[in-house]
Amino acid sequence: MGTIKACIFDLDGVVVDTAKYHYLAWKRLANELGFDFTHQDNERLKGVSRIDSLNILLEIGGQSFTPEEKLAFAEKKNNWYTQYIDKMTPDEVLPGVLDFFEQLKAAGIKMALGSASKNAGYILQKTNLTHWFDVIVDGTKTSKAKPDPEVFLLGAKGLNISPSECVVFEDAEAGVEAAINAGMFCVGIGSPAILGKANRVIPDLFEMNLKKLDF
Ligand code: B16
Ligand code: MG
Repeated sequence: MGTIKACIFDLDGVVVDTAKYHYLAWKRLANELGFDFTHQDNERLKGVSRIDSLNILLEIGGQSFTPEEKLAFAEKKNNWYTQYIDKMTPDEVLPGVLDFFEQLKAAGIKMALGSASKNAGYILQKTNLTHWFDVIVDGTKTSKAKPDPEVFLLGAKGLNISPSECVVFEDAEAGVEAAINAGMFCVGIGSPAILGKANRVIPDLFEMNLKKLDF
C-alpha cells in the first residue's frame, strides 16, 4: 500500500487486556443466573457490544428475559466490570505499545482509538494513555457495532485522513472485518487461525515498529 498517515487502535486486546475483567464480570453474572461461563465462551464476546455480549451469554445459559431485565443485567455486569477498571494502573498497558506510540508520534503519524467500549475514556484515563490520541472514537459515539466500519470511518474522518491511508490494529474477528469493510489495511493482533481476514497477523504490538509499518 502507499504512504500510511494514520494508525487506528482497538483498545481491549490491543492496547490493554481488559478482556480478563470482562470475563470475571460476565462469569459472575452467569453464576448468579445458575450456569457456568468458560474462557472459551468469553472468546465469543471479544469486540462485541455490551448488549450483544449479554445476548450471547444468555444463549449459552439457555435463558431468556425481557428487554428491561436485560438492561438491568447489563448494568449490573458493567458495575462489576468498572470496579476492576477503578483499580487499573499504567502498568497494565500491553508490551510494546508505548515504544510503538513514541515512534509514531516522532514520525508525525496520526493516532486514533477505535473501540466498541463505552468505558474506553475511563480506561485510557486510568492507564494514562489519553494524551496519545488525536481522535477517540468509542462505544458512546457509534450507533453500529463492528463488523460495521462506522467506528473506524469516524476515526479517519476525525483525523481528516482518507481510509486508504489508515492502518487498523485489531484483536477481534468482527473488528478485523470492520477495518476491511472500511477500506483500511488491517493488522490482526493474536492468532492467524482467528484473524485470517487481516492483511497481516502479529502476536502483539511488541512485534511492531515503524519500519514494519511500510506495507
Ligand atoms: P463496554 P474493544 C470491546 O472493546 C470489548 O472487546 C468487548 O468485549 C466489550 O463487550 C465491548 O468493548 C463493549 O464494552 O461494556 O465497556 O461498553 O475491543 O472494541 O476495545
Ligand atoms: Mg478488541
